[in-house]
Amino acid sequence: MHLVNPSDNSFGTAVITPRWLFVLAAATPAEASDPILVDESLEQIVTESIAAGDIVGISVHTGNALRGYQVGKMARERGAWVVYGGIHATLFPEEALERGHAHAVVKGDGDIAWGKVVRDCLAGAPRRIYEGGRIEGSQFLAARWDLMPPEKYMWASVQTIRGCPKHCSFCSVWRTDGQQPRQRRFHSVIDEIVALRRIGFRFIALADDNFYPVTLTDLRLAKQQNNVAKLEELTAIRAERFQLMAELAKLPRDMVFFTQITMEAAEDGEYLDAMRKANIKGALVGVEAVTPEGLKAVYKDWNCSGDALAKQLQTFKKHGVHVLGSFIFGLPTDRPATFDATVEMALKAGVTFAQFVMMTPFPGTVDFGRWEKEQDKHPTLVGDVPITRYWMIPTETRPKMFTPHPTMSSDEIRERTQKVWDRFYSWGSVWRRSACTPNLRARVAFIFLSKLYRQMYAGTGISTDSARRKKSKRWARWTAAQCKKLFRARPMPELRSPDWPEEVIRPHGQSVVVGRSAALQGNELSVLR
Ligand code: B12
Ligand code: SF4
Repeated sequence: MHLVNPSDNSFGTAVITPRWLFVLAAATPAEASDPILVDESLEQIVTESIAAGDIVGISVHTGNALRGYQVGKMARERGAWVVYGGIHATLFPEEALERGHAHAVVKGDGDIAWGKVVRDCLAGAPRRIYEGGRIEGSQFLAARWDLMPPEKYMWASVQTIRGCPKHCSFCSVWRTDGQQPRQRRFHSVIDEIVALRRIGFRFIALADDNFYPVTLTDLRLAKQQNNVAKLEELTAIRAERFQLMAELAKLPRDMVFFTQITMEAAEDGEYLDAMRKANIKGALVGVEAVTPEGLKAVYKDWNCSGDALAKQLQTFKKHGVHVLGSFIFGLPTDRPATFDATVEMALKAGVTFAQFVMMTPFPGTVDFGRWEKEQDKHPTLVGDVPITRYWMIPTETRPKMFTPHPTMSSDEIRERTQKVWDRFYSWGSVWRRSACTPNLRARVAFIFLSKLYRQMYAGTGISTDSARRKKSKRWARWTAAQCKKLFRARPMPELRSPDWPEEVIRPHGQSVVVGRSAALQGNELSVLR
């Protein structure tokens, strides 16, 4: 059994663990052997490692679908069972079956469905499609971290919540994962983090869609509408968040967590303080645009602009939570002046890191639906591939932008975006920002990480110049190897999870989590002990 995380770009070291690999390993039933995990962002898969009768599980998001399909084709030719999952396969199961040479595709969550697929493959009769659905937070599996090569990753990833109540036009999360937050029980999250700290991980990304699922406005509205059931539900979600943060705060003080959150959390000092105490030292905040028109264009007009925006971002920092501001370029409302205005806002607001991404219509989003409809009337082809299937265009010829802008060419947007990255991550700016670190070692780590981030993203992702891309890749490979050492911590095999009382594990006398086999619980327990 092999689980493959496809990638065209192998750096030998990766920043964050691809969580799905270790979760599916935990979902693998006892009848099958422990899977061989292949993360191609480290090294490419070795063809000869696949034998007839093997089961090969491949995860695809839109960006790596083409590489994933190449791996699937190769595995099928060698006589293996080929199964796809992940967001892209969920949205395009037929494509994975045809172009990816799949025997089977799992739509939605794999925690429970994977066991069934594996048993069917072992019996020689997999179905074409499995509906993994959206499972409850209490059913999310703990990852098999015992199968991870710890020396290869800087950060581990642990998920605490799935889904997001918002509905941004460029995002598919609320459509695929739902608007109802699905929250994992806090004790299960803590057990997993303890397992990671025991093996020497102190940097952990909380791989959540939105760490602030209930706003004060949501609570106020439910109260005003006298909606008792809603109010109880929201209050319970919020209480569980605080419980999680209170327990995180009891973990060794050298732990550093990072998450993703909406800007609204700036309204809630109590929440931000709890985050700081919990050692959640940073969060990706989707700023997206700095003008009201831009925010309206992405259905995010609940975000602030202008001075109010700078103030909101500064509020995070005042409460001890660093911000990785995420900005989008290429919105129809953008003009040449928007680029400078954006980087100036990022600098003025004092965000610690920033990413400037180019507008990409991801499948499953409102933007994609609109674009596909427009393209239906006058289809654009690149080679023989419709542009609305851009992920099928070979990487070398794939355009960097897909949707035309009303006033700027794609090249102009790309070049201006590149300049913004260069300005934000200039040595001078990085040096000034690195002053937020507590000691020299941390300062060095900060500088390396800033430069690595810039190279990995802007150097290899945005640049069209192949010489520059190659140089960036070499640089990123070297920097990643240096960074890795700075993130390593002394293992703490002596660390123990709290002995959770029965009412924490099974509130209201709940029986064991539904749908999990005894074998799975065995796997999970072996990791946690
Ligand atoms: C954490 C996260 C990140 C982190 C960490 C990435 C990492 N190395 O793990 C960071 C911030 C670095 C990141 C970066 C990016 N991300 Co991101 N990320 C996420 C997030 C919030 C959670 C992913 C996660 O770890 N989930 C936990 C695991 C357990 O869940 P899972 O991967 O979905 O797997 C489950 C099922 O899908 C299924 N499954 C998955 N694979 C397989 C395989 C098989 C065989 C089977 C049977 C089942 C199965 O079973 C699993 C268990 O239930 C998702 C949102 C989401 N809800 O998925 C976005 C998401 C995946 N990211 C997205 C995007 C766009 C990006 C970026 C391109 C953003 C950017 N513009 O730079 C980059 C690309 C990075 C890259 N090259 O991979 C999009 C992808 C959209 C798409 N159609 O492809 C998502 C869906 C968010 C969104 N806004 O729509 N991301
Ligand atoms: S972009 Fe963020 S806030 Fe908007 S729907 Fe997606 S996860 Fe939610």
